[in-house]
Amino acid sequence: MSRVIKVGGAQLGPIQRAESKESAVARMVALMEQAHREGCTFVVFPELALTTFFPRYYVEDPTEFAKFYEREMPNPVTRPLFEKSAEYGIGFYLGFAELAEEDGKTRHFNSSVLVDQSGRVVGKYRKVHLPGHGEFDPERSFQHLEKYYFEPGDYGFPVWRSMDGIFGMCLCNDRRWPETYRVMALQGVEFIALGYNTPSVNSQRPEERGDERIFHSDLTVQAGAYQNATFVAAIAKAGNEDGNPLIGGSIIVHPSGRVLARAETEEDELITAVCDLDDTIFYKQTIFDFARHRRPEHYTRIVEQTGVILPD
Ligand code: ING
Repeated sequence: MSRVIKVGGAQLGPIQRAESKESAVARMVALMEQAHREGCTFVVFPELALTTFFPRYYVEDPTEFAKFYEREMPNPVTRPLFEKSAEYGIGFYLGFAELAEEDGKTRHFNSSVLVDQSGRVVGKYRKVHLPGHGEFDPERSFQHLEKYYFEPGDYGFPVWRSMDGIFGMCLCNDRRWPETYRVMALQGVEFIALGYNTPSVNSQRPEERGDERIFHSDLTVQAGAYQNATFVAAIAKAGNEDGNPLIGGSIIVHPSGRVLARAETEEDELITAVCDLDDTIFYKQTIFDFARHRRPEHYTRIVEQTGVILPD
């Protein structure tokens, strides 16, 4: 038996601050149409795919940036994407800034949705690992204020049975933390979709070369896929946003850790890979048969400690 899905990684080039959400959606619809022509049944878009990466800017009053958030998903701006999904029978992952009114409070998250091949929202994820800093930092060559504009996600790392497999999601910095993949793998995940917006330069280490960022992105995604016997699609918003460069390097990775497809540009670019979800079974039943091999009695520090406790 095989459970083949042809996956499209819909990398986006830059979204300038002045660009409208409608324009970004039109670009994503065009990529979904190309994915349809190429026989894809699932498409992964980037993190914060509707707007420029606004956490690079500091504003005194964060409500000034309310225009960058979505109150519901789908909504009139994104509906064309959901309509194409249902028309073509293509599921998708979409990253966006979420504004939620919950328990009488206004909350802000860096979120993503998983949409099935009927265009229905199957699940939502809220980014757990927020990188950067929570207030203006004059020492940095540019700001990375995700801790200022978002709060940590409160859903954990759920997975969903959909499209004949077990799917999970995460976002950008989450891919650098092995716990992200492992919590989903302990639920049987077979395909993890993630989008990212990763600056090409290090605001705290100017001498760091651009290819170092691509190397670390590949390293974390390939390791996450292999060590957890799952496919991972890691898809960028790339290129130069108002003078701020973001890496490309979108990849689709097999549970063996091998890269099946890689973007070559920093523009709107569709990469594709034929993924047989049954390819995860061998790894889950042998080298990464968690029930047979893991020894959680020795892992307690991982959940009991946040930071490092040095030896005497
Ligand atoms: N961006 C970056 C990322 O994790 C970053 C921030 C880059 C942190 C490099 C550490 C090193 O890819 C987002 N949006 O998380």
